[in-house]
Amino acid sequence: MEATFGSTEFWRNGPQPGALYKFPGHVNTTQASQIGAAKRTLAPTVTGTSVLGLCFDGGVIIAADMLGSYGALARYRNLSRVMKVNDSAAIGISGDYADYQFMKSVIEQRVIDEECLNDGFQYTPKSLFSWMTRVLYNRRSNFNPLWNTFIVGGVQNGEPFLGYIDKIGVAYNDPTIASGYGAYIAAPLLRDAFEANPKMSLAEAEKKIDECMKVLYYRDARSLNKYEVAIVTKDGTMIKSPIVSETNWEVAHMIKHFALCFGQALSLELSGMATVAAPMLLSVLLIGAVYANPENSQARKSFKGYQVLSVRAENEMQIEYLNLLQQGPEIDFFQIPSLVQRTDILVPPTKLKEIKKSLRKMRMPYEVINQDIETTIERERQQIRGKAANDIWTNYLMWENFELWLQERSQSYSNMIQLKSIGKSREGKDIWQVKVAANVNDAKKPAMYVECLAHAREWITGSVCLGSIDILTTNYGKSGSLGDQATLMLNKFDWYFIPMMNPDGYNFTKVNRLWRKNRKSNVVSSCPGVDLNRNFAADWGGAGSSSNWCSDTYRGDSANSEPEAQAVIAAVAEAGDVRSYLSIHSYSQLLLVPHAYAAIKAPDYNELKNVGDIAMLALRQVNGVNFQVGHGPEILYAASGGAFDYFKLNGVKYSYVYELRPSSGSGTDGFILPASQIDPSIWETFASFFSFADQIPA
Ligand code: 0X9
Ligand code: ZN
Repeated sequence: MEATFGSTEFWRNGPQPGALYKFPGHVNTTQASQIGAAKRTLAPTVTGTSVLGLCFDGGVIIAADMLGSYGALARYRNLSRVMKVNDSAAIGISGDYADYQFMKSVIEQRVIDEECLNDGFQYTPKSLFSWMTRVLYNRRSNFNPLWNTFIVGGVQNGEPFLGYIDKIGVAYNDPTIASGYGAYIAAPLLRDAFEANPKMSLAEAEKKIDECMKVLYYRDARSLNKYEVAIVTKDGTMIKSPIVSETNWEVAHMIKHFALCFGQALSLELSGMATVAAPMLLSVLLIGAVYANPENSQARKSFKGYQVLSVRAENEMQIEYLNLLQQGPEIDFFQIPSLVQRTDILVPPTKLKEIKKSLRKMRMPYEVINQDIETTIERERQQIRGKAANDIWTNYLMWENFELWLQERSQSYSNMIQLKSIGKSREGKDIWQVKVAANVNDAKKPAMYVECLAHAREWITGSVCLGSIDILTTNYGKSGSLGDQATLMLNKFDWYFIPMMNPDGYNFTKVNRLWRKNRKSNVVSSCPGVDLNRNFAADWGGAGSSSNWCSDTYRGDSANSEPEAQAVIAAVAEAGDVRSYLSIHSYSQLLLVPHAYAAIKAPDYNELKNVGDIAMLALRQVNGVNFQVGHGPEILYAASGGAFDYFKLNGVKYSYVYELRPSSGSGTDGFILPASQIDPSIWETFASFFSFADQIPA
């Protein structure tokens, strides 16, 4: 045939046209070299993905999963990509498997040769590394690279060693190394772990490696959750194989949902928010001023058909699922997902079916604790409609009337109250501070701080601040037990209330009853607001806070970035000797003892817990309502950037967060506490303020 067609080849490795296929073993007189075939790895065929390496105290660990991918096909599921070289060295490889097999046989032969010499020397990890860098660079220089990345590790002179060499001979050594896709997503995890704990134990290193292998398995489409590790210590080299990471894909069906709800919600927000007109400042600040009707011409957001589903997460997987769900801005979480508390979730009617179905799939039984939150909001409007606009005991005062009440009260008790604007909000509203003292002209006493309405929707907290100001001013110096309490409280301390820390957000709750954050305009203009209780410089950016503008726990651009936070920080500094900072929130019936930002308890935690227990006993004695006292991350969830943690870190000893009525998941209405509960809430909370005043040394 060659004579017919000349020497021109039609294709390689197959029969010539008209010729028969030649089976393996057939001796062909035409050698590959004769037809110009030089086989080089110019594109890898069967490949392995990332390799991870980590130094620990006294050794190294190298890990690689057991998948051999044939192109995109997960074809071989039992390939070994870590290799024991000798008792002090091991390697792991990424890239072309055939090239690795070639290199492996060369190394094995050299090790055998070494052993035959029997002179007591063997490859050290550094000499192996050095030799391999030459081999790979040399192959690359001959345009015949070995298509691999090698990670060489071992122990030399008692010190762990890890080195990296790629297919063109680029080499370096470092205590943490990741190749392939792992260089992007596992390397930072390994580096963080090593920097935090350079003397980690083998067990800690194995745990970290397992975590990283899991992340790679979830994120890298060419990976398997079955892997091997080579561990080298002074005692020798060991291969552990196979290790199977426990993984769970049950959330996979959420991915579609996530994209869907995020996109839709963004556009919904966009159309809804555009119609909001900022209500105007009141102009008259005189006694007897007419209380405004807060129901201005606002386009109120309707929550028709929105249900509140209460769930209890029982494992990390369910928490992960809830975290994913929380990313959609239309899904409003009333609590951050936690293993220790129920999570109440507000779901719009359009998402109900889908979310209930996925909750069932996640095996999370849900309870519908509110069938239609709009009905609840409407009921609240009925409850307060027609109530006197200055009646803080039966009515929730909207922003204008709230300010008016403060003005009036400060004027009629000018000897006991100093009303001061400690700064302006994002929208330019005053942030008021009410100092209540036995006599404002007296010398300063140690200070007690009470902050309310950092979260706009937690209306009851504003009532508690106003109610306490009312009780203190009207009972100071009077006889009877209430008189005695107010007198003790004011003789011992000056009381500073910040009754409405977030005036912009609070005012916005007229439009959106469930608004939480301030009203900072963000880059995504349809998602304004910063969560003020995530903005403070207390592990800012840490647990329980989000960098997503659309999230209800958006922490802001930087620590203390928000004017509301800055104002409070400056005011507390000015007050001087501050003994206590009580940050009043709702809801869940809790008293939280610092710190919240991590699973770290304040050094004097036990003392604070005891004082808190006694205060909550006093609270319970009023109406029999039970408040649980404890460490935030243990009884609720971890949350960084909180005001109370900030002040605790800055020297305010008795720093607490209240979560007022109702309890979570109790079938009540969460933030929409019936107006009939304003009065009892004020009395019981005040009783606990007295207890704090009584217990805390002046
Ligand atoms: O998340 C918050 O900021 C507070 N709860 S709220 O429902 N009112 O939003 C709790 C802050 C303190 N958190 C912990 N101690 N975990
Ligand atoms: Zn709150």
